[in-house]
Amino acid sequence: MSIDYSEKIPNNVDLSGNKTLQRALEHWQPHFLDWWREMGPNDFASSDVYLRTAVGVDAQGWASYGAVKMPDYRWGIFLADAIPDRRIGFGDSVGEPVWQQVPGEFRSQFRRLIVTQGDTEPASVEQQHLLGHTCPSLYDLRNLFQVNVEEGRHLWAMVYLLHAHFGRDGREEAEELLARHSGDADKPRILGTFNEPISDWLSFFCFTYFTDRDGKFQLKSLAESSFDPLARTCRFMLTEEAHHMFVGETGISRVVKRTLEVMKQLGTDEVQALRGQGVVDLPLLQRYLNFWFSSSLDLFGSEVSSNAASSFANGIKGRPDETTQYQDHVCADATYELTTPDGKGGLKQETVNLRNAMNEVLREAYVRDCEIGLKRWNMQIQKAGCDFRLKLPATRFRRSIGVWADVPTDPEGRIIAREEHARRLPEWLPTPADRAYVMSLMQRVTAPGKMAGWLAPPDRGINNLGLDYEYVRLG
Ligand code: BYC
Ligand code: FE
Ligand code: FE
Repeated sequence: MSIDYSEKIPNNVDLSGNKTLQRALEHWQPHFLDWWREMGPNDFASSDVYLRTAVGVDAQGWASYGAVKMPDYRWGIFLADAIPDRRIGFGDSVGEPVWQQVPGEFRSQFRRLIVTQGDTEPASVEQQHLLGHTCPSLYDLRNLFQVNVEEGRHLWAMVYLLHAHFGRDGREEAEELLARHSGDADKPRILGTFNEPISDWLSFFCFTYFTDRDGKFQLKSLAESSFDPLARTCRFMLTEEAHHMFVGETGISRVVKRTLEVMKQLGTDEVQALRGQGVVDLPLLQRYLNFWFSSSLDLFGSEVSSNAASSFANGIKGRPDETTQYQDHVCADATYELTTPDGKGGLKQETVNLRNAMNEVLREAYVRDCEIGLKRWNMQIQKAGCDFRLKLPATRFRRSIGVWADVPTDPEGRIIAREEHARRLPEWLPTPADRAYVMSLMQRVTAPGKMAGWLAPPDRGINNLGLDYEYVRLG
């Protein structure tokens, strides 16, 4: 079904065919807009932003581009096309037809997952809400806003499911999604990373590289769900997600490129000399990567989880690319080997049921995906004749969730004494001085085609436009 843009809420779910649901969502819509005006990039409400808007859900030509004032963005409800005769792809009921309604016995589990997913979307907009003031270029400013409006749309995606399938409870949850706020002392967002401030663009690039990538893996897992409307929603969200990770990967690559240029000019990698020239030294970048990677690892939950086991058994949440990447979709007797801390400073081996280890299976796939960007950045560094290499810390490092929570390890994953850990943390994580230095670089650049001194220009503009295009007309 094509997208109907004549409606108050653009959609391809035949919203006008269900007046009750339509009225409920139209009632929520002004609450969303109030939230956007208060918590979103509100100081840019009158700027014209060169945004893409979904106009279809096909792989070809699903988006159109044009200047839009953000509060007028057409947030809507878009499901990927249904797959005819789709069957349950994993768990105890594999092979049975998928569900168009939520089975009563799984209602609270689905609600919890959809609320958790939905909570992250507005959270990220809140985290990023002041970044516009320190944009390194109009190109980057536009990308920030593109990410923001799409995270807003991802909230709509989850709110649609809550309203359409969870009755009164669902409507209450939809209101709560606007009532919790990132970093709020009384009503914080649900997951840890989404309460971390994103005060500078280096953090923004790390967040879109690492945390939006958690989004990719969670959405891929939910796209396998037996609850077909959830699967279809997530499939379309993944199309949008690709751009968010592009912003992160190219953002960090441009930081690296600029730093290497200045290292070459100066003929040194000496940190103070580089900071004198206003670029991000590579050890500083490494500490930012350590911070956001370790925080994002927690988003996969505990290594051993009965929630994960029952989600898998019941066909609620699968593994990313479940259908194409795995042979055994039931995993009833399969096991998984886990190395865990023994509580006495050593390690022990544990054999657990594979179903209980699904969070760890996801986390491993995520880590492999994260490695790809590091390889590319290191290639740049190597080509410049520099010996430094960026690397991902061990998955044991600085964890707050799961078996490694609060276990003091170094970035190689060796368990060390608590005292040494505390003493050496400034080598591994951004220090207050690092953060202050990065903040000092955050000077706003808004002349078309111009770029802040700490960041190289991108290889190309947006949608075949030049780099000097005025991607945001500040109003
Ligand atoms: N912080 O059995 P456990 C995105 C909680 S990102 C705080 O270990 P489970 C995006 C957990 O909720 C993708 N709490 O884990 C990116 C549970 O609490 P309750 C977001 C945490 O349940 C950028 C308890 O610990 N999508 O889209 O198997 C920008 C025990 O849990 C954390 C999803 O997350 C944490 N890090 O799995 C914008 C998908 N981790 O319920 C957007 C939906 C765990 O006992 N969510 N806890 O009170 C899920 O699939 C699961 O809820 C989780 C946790 C994977 C998050
Ligand atoms: Fe999202
Ligand atoms: Fe995203």
